[in-house]
Parts: sequence; C-alpha cells; structure tokens
Amino acid sequence: SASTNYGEELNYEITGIEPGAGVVGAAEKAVENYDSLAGWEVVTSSSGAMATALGDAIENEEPIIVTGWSPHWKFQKYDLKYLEDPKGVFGEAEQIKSMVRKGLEEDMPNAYKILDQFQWESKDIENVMLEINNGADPEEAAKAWVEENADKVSEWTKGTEEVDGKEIELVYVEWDTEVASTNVVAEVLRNQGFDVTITPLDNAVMWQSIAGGEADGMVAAWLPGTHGDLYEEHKDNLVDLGANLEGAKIGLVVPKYMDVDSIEDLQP
Ligand code: PBE
Repeated sequence: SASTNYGEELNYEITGIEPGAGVVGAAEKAVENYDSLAGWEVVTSSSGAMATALGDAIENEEPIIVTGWSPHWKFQKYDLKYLEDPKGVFGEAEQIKSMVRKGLEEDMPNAYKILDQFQWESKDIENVMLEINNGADPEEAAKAWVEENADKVSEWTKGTEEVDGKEIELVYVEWDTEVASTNVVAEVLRNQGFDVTITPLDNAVMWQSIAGGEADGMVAAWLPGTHGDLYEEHKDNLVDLGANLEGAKIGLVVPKYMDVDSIEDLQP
C-alpha cells in the first residue's frame, strides 16, 4: 500500500472533465465501488481545465489524479500511468466508432461511404492532437495531417465521387480526441466537395442529434464501455458504421512520480 496519504494532500478530489463524459461517470462509479475511494469526489470542469491542472501539478511535482483517456497527447508530453483498476470499473480496451443518422446512405451515399471507410490509428490521431496542443488551430492541424497522409486518406475516399457543395453536419464533443478526429474527417469531406459544419455539443445531446436525425454523423462513440448507456438508448435509431480506431482506453491517470499503482492503494 502507498506510503503517502494522497487523499489528504488532494483534498480527496479527483480532477474530472465535462459532466456527461463517460469517464466522469466511470470515475463516480469507482468512488462508489472502491473502499479506498470512500469520501473522494470527482470534481467536474472541462477537458482544457483538466489538462491545465495536470500540467501545473507536473511542473510543481505535486500529486494529481485525473480522469484520463488514450489516445491523448498528454502521454506524449508527460510521464503518466493509469492506476490499476482490479474491479474493472473502467472496462477494457475500447473502440471509437462512427455513427450516422438513418437515411444518410440514401441521401448522401458518398459521405456515408467516407464515414464508413474512415479508420486510423492512435499514432495518427495523437499527432494531430499534439499539434493542436502546441497551439495549432484544429482546422489547420487537420489540413496539414490530411495533406501529409494522402495514402491513408485515399483509402477513406476510395470508390466515392466528388460532390458540389452538398451540406453535411458532423457533431462532436470538445474532447481533445474528438476535436482532432472530427476536424480531420471534416477536412476530407471538404476536399470531396462537401459544405461541412462541425457542431460541438454535450455528449448526451450529440447522441440524441444523430438518433433524431438533426445531425448527419459523428466519429466519437466510445464503446462498449464509456458510452454504453447512450448506445443502448439510441442504437435502434441510428446506423453504427463500426470502429474508426482500436485500442482506446479510459481510467484514472497520475504522474509516474506518484507512489501509487492501483486504485486500491489510495486511502479513504
Ligand atoms: N473521453 C474522450 C470521452 C470519450 C472520448 C474519454 C473524455 C468520455 O469520457 O465520454
């Protein structure tokens, strides 16, 4: 067990992100399920505020526990570790999947096909995320990645025809992963002649807007765990296009210098 009482030092607070994020829900479940987290609280804010708090703590070599996920630039920038989760509250490796509204295949077969064929790897998305974290405008970072990865992009557009200004709306949540992926897909659609709008929403509203047919598609579904409840609620009213990325993960993340390896090592 840990020699340091991080609970006292951290005021029994886990640094969360947006309310409505699956990882926040999972962290709250962990607080309920682990005796070691009795009396702890998940404090919600935003992904940006979490990243700032993490950077500040690391600069001062102070402890911090955040609700984290991969792929994410923070693992390239800092030495971090996931706390072991022996109860499996945060689930196993996940897929990020693409979901579109019913009827999109008939209305916009070319966009449907591109969204269906969109698929990349952690190192790809992390490169875009790192550029954005280093100050690049998300649209510019996406443009640069698309230009540099023409081979990969041509797999996504394979078998499609260019269109002439057809409007399409993608929805997402302002999580770093989704800012990167949504901007890249938007750029690819733009290059194929689409007039693309990307709209940031709250997680639950993102799912509702696809199921209700108000928006056309999203590439931000973390399954089976993180968004499992939302998927169950809406799956009959949307079209699941399968994985666009394998090996995603969520959990409690801490700097490696912290003397704790498992959630069970924390102290109530
Ligand atoms: N995330 C990033 C989201 C899914 C993508 C892990 C912050 C969530 O927790 O819902």
